[in-house]
Amino acid sequence: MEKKIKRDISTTGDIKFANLKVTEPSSYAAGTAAIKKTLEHLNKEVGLFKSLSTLSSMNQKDGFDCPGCAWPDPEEPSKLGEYCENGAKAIAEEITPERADKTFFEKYSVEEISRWTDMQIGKSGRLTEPMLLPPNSAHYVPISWAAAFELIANELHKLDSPDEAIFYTSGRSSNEAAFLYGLFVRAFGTNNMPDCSNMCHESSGVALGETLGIGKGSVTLDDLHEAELVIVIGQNPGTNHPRMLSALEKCKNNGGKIIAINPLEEAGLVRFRNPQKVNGILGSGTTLTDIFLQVKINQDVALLKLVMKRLLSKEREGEAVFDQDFIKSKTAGYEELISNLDSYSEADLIQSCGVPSKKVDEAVELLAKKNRIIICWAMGLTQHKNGVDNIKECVNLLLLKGSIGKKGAGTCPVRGHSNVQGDRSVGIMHHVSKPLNLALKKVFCFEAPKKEGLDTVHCIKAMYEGHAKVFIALGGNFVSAASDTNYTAKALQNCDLTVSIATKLNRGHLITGKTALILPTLGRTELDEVRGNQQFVTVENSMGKVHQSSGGRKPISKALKSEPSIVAEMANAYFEGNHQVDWLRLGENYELIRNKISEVYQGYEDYCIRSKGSGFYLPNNARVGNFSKLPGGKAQFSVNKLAEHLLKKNDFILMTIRSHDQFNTTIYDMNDRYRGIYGERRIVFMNSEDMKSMAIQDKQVVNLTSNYNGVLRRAEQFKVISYNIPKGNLAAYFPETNVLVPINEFARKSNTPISKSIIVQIETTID
Ligand SMILES: Nc1nc2c(c(=O)[nH]1)N[C@H]1C(S)=C(S)[C@@H](COP(=O)(O)OP(=O)(O)OC[C@H]3O[C@@H](n4cnc5c(=O)[nH]c(N)nc54)[C@H](O)[C@@H]3O)O[C@H]1N2
Ligand SMILES: Nc1nc2c(c(=O)[nH]1)N[C@H]1C(S)=C(S)[C@@H](COP(=O)(O)OP(=O)(O)OC[C@H]3O[C@@H](n4cnc5c(=O)[nH]c(N)nc54)[C@H](O)[C@@H]3O)O[C@H]1N2
Ligand SMILES: [Mo]
Repeated sequence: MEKKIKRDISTTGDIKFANLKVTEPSSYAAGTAAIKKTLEHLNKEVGLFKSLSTLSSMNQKDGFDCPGCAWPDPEEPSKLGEYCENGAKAIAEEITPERADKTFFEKYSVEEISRWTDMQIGKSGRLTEPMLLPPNSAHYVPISWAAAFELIANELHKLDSPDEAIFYTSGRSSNEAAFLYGLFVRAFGTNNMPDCSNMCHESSGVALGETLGIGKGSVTLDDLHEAELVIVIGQNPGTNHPRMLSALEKCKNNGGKIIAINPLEEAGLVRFRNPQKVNGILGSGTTLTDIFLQVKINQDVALLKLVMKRLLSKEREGEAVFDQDFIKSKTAGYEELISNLDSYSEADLIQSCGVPSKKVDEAVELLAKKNRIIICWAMGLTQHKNGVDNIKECVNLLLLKGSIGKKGAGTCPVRGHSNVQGDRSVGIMHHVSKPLNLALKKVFCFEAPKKEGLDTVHCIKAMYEGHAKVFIALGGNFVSAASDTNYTAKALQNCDLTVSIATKLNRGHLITGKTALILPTLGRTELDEVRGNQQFVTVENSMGKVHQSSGGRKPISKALKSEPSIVAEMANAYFEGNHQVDWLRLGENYELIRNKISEVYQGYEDYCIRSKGSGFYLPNNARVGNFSKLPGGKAQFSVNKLAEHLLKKNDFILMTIRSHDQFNTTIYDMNDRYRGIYGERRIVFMNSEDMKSMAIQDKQVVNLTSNYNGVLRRAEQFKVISYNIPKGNLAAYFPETNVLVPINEFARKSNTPISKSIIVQIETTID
């Protein structure tokens, strides 16, 4: 009989402190240091020649789209190269010569790899052939593609109901792969399509959909250049969207002003030294932020109400600060908003948000005079219990100023993954859409399921409770990205089969169901040839522009398949060739997939032709000020409550953020240069007065705990760093701190985990 091997898998890796060095935070972003660091990183990881020749075609019209963030490319990309330090790191990660191949898996057991840090796991290299982890085995072993597809098909056939399967998507997949995947999942019979959006901008989608009739932002890059005032709230563009700094610089050069609202004074928002300009390299660069409002974590609604109250006072005093014509003709709910603002006392709001009253006045003065206003935001607003309210409050401010549907004004939720918005547009969605179901029936002649699917949080619960048994992921690192790491780990381990379609090894490949498969896929930089025919894919950027992406590098291994081919072959194996959709044909010719997308969705007419070159914008009702789909045909003001946190003595609010050297769960290196942290990630930023009152020394090692409804969760061993952060607030990096986020704590309406406002305690005595 086969010997049973119990796998003892670590969800964190062994904790070993390295050499932590702390300096003053940087007072600017980019500059020559960014160029130096980029070159050093590329040289170390890949070699300079290979990396620079690949980078030269990134974000160019005939090249590939950066697999990093979703920031749009300018109409005329820079000849010097249209990429940033972090885009270059994303590429180095993909074009690394290291290979996690069958010899690697022979050498290291799953358990052994799980003891490594996330960075070490990622650095083991590209996945090169399909691998199988059989039940009770210690090692992954090679499997043929055909056998892998057959195994998946068999497990899916075994289920009592299609709703026992879950199909996750991360945001790097192309429109073609995502459309085909969504089509297969619906043809299979479920809407269980959680995606990384559920943990990311879902709150933005819900809030914008309800207030403006479209769950996407309304501005273009030109609008940002032409804005009179840009508010950057809950976002750290210097690290996460570095090319946005060039747009902000342009706005400043055109006379625009910038207000930054953040608990941290992030370097990228202070000053930008554009590495492509003489002044950026030799001079001091451009000061970006004119007014910095250091808000307490999750007190943005209080601050925004205070701002609107003061604007209202001016309006009442006869200064025309609101756009009354716009309010009358285009909006509903103004009176309710005004009486809500009247119900708060200024003193209470000042106390809640923690911003000095004078600073708020400076912002109000600017807002009063400007009409072309854009609000940009990211995870600092979305990942709270009241994430949806945060964004609705931003919309209130824009509507009062008439700053929607005109040039230089509007909403700018800055998306994370490079194609997360596109994946959603072409069908990755757990909600039921009647128009989509009708279109699928017309174009593909099948009935799509009418039952709502599960989002990220709810599919974890379903797996935990044994209601879902097969988990398939198109990209991503679900276990490390999702909340409540240990709970999520158990949920996945409960499954009969977990499958990951991926480019690189990650912890998600170690914390698996009884049987697990890794299906290796091509990356963005690689040449995609199916039966000798070169294919390209399309993606949608953060501003709703769709364009092509085509890689040119020789794939790291001949055994890789493209995402559309993998999805097509998986579908074909499941339907055993008996289905009205010719899956294999679609998987071989993406032009056919694009034709089907344009038959199913509006706005993709002549898709194949229009996506070439710099691409085309999808229709956007908010951009053109058309709110006809909303009640009464009007944009909706909303009444939102203040955030509520019932804090006990010695409770803190923790936000989990990204360092400058990571892309979500992929850790490029151990530094966070702009915040002055080198060599260590297990750190927690704390206000010096809080440290004093708890008698905590700089670099003291502590544990963080969270205790919701009597369940104690613990993240062990973090070094405390004294930092300029509001009292009562803490910051630490994810994924190390995801273990603290309770599975049942998520935003109202959007179900996004509360990764930015976790109530935690500090344990100072460690055995
Ligand atoms: N290099 C790099 N680029 C990336 C990523 C990456 O990991 N690395 N990730 C990509 C993805 S998927 C995403 S979604 C984006 C994320 O981009 P960001 O949202 O910029 O990323 P975070 O590090 O989560 O930073 C959130 C910011 O919000 C602030 N903040 C936290 N809580 C609050 C609050 O309550 N109020 C306010 N006003 N501010 C708050 C934090 O101080 C921090 O500056 O970046 C994308 N781009
Ligand atoms: N505590 C806390 N948790 C968070 C957040 C937070 O701020 N705080 N942020 C949340 C956010 S905004 C997001 S978007 C999620 C991210 O969640 P995910 O998208 O699930 O995670 P990533 O780390 O981006 O996924 C990285 C993996 O994707 C695979 N990959 C990379 N490129 C490709 C490709 O081209 N194709 C395929 N098939 N695979 C590829 C690689 O194997 C890599 O290891 O995390 C969320 N989790
Ligand atoms: Mo994200």
